[in-house]
Amino acid sequence: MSGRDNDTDPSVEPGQRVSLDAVFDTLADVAPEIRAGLPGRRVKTEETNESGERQLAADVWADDVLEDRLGGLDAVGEYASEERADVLDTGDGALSVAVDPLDGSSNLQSNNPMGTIVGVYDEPLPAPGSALVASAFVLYGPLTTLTVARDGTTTEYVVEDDGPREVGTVSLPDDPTVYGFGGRVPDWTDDFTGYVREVEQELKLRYGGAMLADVNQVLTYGGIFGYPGLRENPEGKLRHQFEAAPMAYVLHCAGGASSDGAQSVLDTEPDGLHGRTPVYLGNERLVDDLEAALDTR
Ligand code: AFP
Repeated sequence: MSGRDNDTDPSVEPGQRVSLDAVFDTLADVAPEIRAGLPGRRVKTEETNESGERQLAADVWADDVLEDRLGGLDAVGEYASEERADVLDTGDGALSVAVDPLDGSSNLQSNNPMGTIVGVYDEPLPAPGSALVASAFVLYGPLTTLTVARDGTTTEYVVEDDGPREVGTVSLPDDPTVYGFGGRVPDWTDDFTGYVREVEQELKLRYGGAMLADVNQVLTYGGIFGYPGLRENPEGKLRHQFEAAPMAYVLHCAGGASSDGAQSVLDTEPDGLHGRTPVYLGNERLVDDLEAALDTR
């Protein structure tokens, strides 16, 4: 599976192209299996992950499946996930994959969308956003879709049991419609609250509690998604390595922008493997306005 200009882009080294094909073909293969395994795994375990969140049986199981399948590829030398403390050495492959096996898994309880995020880095983990060479997410919604960002292009596929079917290239609409921001309003900073008051004059609120599903609404309708730094938690909630940077890569390849409040997430480094960061993803104008609103210099 490849991006629009993948086979002809001279900047993509052929070995890496084959390796990325293997990663995304495997992700497309495994997606129906993960989707089919969700209904029976809504129960909470007694375990918490590295971020202190109670794990669901589905989180642990999806992580094991993805570790086995992606970590088993010759192209992959490191596997890390939100659900395990340390990076796993999986061989000599040049690629490192950082996975959020079930982003938004608390939506399992309410039967709302969730998905899998995969960031592909060409450096050992934890790695900066600049080391991303591709990323993707699978959305378990009314349809199962796979959205792949590589070679400067974001492409959406519908995943069916007999394989993925390309829907087309994803480009952020110029005329934005929706916004969604995480965190409790009283926990927002005054600068961020001021920005939101402006945004809500123009856009319509859409927030569902699964980052990738909310970002997919932004990709579809245009707008901005964010999980801000909070008064008591200036780094916000979302993990740099597993959520913020891979989804920022998707946005950039779709013609959008990302920010941690001051600069593109792709220009920042994680504070350790499980480090968190504020993140804002959307149309460039809205992200620029956000940075201006938070700029207190
Ligand atoms: P879960 O995977 O625990 O459901 O968390 C989802 C998430 O990391 C991200 O996908 C959402 O954008 C964010 O948390 C939602 O957080 P709030 O519940 O604070 O809105």
